[in-house]
Amino acid sequence: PQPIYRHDYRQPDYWIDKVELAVDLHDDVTIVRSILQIRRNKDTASEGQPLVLNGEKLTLKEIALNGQPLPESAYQVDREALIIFSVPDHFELSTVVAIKPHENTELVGLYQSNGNYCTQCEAESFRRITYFLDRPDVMATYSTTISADKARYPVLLSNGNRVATGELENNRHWVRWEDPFRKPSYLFALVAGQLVCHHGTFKTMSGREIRLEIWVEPQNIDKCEHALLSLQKAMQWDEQTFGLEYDLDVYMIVAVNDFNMGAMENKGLNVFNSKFVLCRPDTATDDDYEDIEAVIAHEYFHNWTGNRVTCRDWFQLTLKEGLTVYRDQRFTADMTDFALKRIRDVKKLRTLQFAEDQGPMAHPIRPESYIEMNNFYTITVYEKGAEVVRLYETLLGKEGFAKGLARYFEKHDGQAVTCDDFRVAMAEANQIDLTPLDRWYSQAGTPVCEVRGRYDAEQMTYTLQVTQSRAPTPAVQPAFMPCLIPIRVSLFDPKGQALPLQLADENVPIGEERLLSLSETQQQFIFVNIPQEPVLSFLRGFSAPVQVKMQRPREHLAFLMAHDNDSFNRWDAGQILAQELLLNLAQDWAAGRELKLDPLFIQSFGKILTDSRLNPSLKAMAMMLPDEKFLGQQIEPIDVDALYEARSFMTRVLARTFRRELLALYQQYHSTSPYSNSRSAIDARRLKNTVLRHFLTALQDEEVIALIGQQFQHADNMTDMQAALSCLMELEIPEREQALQQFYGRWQHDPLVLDKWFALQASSSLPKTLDRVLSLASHPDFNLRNPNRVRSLIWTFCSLNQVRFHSADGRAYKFLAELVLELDRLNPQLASRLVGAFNQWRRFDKLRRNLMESQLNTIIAQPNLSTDVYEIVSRSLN
Ligand code: BAL
Ligand code: ZN
Repeated sequence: PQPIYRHDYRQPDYWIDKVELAVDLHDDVTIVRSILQIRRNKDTASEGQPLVLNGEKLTLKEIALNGQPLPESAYQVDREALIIFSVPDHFELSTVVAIKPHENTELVGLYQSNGNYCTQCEAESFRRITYFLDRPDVMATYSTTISADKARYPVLLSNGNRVATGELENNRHWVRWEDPFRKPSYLFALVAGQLVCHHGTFKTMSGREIRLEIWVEPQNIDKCEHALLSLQKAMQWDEQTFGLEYDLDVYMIVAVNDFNMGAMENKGLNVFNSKFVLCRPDTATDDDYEDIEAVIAHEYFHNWTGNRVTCRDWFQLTLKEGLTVYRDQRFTADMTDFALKRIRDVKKLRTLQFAEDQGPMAHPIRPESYIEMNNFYTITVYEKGAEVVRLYETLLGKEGFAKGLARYFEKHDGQAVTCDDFRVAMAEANQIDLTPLDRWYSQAGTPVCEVRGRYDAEQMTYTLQVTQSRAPTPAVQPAFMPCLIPIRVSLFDPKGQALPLQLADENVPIGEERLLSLSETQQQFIFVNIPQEPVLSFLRGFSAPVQVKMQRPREHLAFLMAHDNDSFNRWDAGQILAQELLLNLAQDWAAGRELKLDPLFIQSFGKILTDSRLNPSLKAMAMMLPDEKFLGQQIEPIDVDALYEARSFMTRVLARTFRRELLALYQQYHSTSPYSNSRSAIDARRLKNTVLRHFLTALQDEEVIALIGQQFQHADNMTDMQAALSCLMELEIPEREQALQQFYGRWQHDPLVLDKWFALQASSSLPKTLDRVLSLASHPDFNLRNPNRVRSLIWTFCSLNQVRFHSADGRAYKFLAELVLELDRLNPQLASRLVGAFNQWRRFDKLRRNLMESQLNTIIAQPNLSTDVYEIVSRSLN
């Protein structure tokens, strides 16, 4: 397969202004009639240039140009295109194609889930519904008529407004939808099925009443209220924060069980993975509730950032995704807690995106080339992209950012544009040169800031020396050019007071926190009038997506853990200290030395436990030790057993030392009153479940086992039940299997809860987990055709359970390779996600490296591999 390059972009030779679709759904075959109004693009195409339309897995039945059937000699059809050799400047093209949604296991284009029809067209799957110029810069208005059997498909939905309905012979009916907004084909959607609606309304700031509809299968009607409330909150937040109002009269969300992604922002008709819609306190955890609110908001925010202003080409994906993730992060921070949200987002970025940067898939947020676009819906494009958008906010302030966004819409509403257009709009609105941000779009890899602070008592100066480079990436990258890195800093005196900060060229101090701009490879910043040696708080709030390297005494970290007034850095100081100790412990374990935990850390941990000022969720965050996967990134080769043993040792020591305090915290926050979803109840559950799952369980004593058992038996909500069951997963006791059976018996008919049952078993660190996963892969409820089920068992095990997936006998590697090959024939997008679990293979010891390489070679040797899997594996082996 050949890569496609960003620099090869050119406008299409033809534009399509109007689309009329008629989709007749039948059991054996679906017929799609399309009428396209097409005109030549005078800027690119000379007269008579052939028209090349994308089309895959379509059977062409009829074709006519301006009403005249075309002779076979006038066109050609191959596996990917329909080519019409000669066309006029303006014309109407009619086609009729047949497709087979019931045979579609890839879950792109038109397919069936639980007997209902739905679509997924992003990035390039509208071409599996009809022949089209399937690229985001071709924007048209759509009118869609759907017909189907009335009893089996009473609900027929598409984008825009329902304008007409009617009855047909043979118990069939039809509905016509019209979407007045021009849109790219990837935002087309169609749904047909036996669905029921949970509805509400929203009054916009200009006084229009919008109907909000959440469509689900009948058994799920009692699980929609939170999604509806989330949508209403998101609509209000976008009006209040950015003055953005919804534009159609109806906003629909449909929940489907079989979905490759989280959700899809189709204009006026979002299609969602049911995981991000359905919840009830007894079926979904507090984290699920928060995720649902965030994803509902994300897709809603796309209506402006993505739909009204879309991407010129797929290389610009971060234009809509980075920006929309940034918006949903801010929304969640406003709905929950700013510091908590920031910590969670940065944790995710550092664990997953920094790892992507260190592997074969390292790419800039605006990639330069791809073989299969679906492989570039990555944590880099999304989460690092959001961090890059956040840089604008950091540089311009919230107000300047809002002004820039307003300018972006003013200039580009209704257009398909680029990341450069976004940067220029931000710059124009704030009358500032933002070209220095360009390198964040064009360079792969994580910048590394090396920091040295030097205090001169005589001069009373504190000099900060900062250099930037790039963390090594395995794939060859162009030479690293320095980026513009905004760095927030503060200095603290020994009592924990933030010092007034005055740079050498200033006359007076300006505040106690400063934003420094690092734009050269090396720069120094001199603070004057510093009366005594300070403690540095660097990159406060994680003001840029970089790695920081700094030698500093452990006492400084312990000091920041206690005193930093930036909640993020306070948390981070604890993580850095724990990380340093864990890596040392891992080395000691590997060398057979006795393990000892630094008393300074024990003391600092104790202070966190007893700090009554800390919000309980933040306390839970601060107590959590860095996970094994994150620790693995800091060393080479990754010694999975040593990291596991080191972390288990530290957990045990802390649990033993603070047994009394931990039990007291558990009791304090374990509520006996009925479930509530108030913030304080959520905070309490977070803290007590962290205490139980991540510390007390390690004691494995009778008292703790009894607590876990009681929580499991009496929980009136899934947060507590899942937490108790996850504790049991770590214990080799008869109660473990009893609880699993009980849980299965109660929830076997609820797919989303059953996913938890699979995932919990796959995440156990017990040595028998590999065998359990192998047997669960043959369980009657395991199903390769359902992406959620595959992710819950396979992804949880292969990507998140480091110590058990990397079992030295290589059995798990073989299992994954076989599964990927089987899955590739059904659903290449999902297969390529899973095979990514091998991406870091070069960073392991020789034995594991060889075992993984051999599986990758087996995969790449298969004939008929999908482009999705081929691209990931070939990059891995190169
Ligand atoms: N556009 C794909 C799903 C999402 O990012 O919202
Ligand atoms: Zn998105």
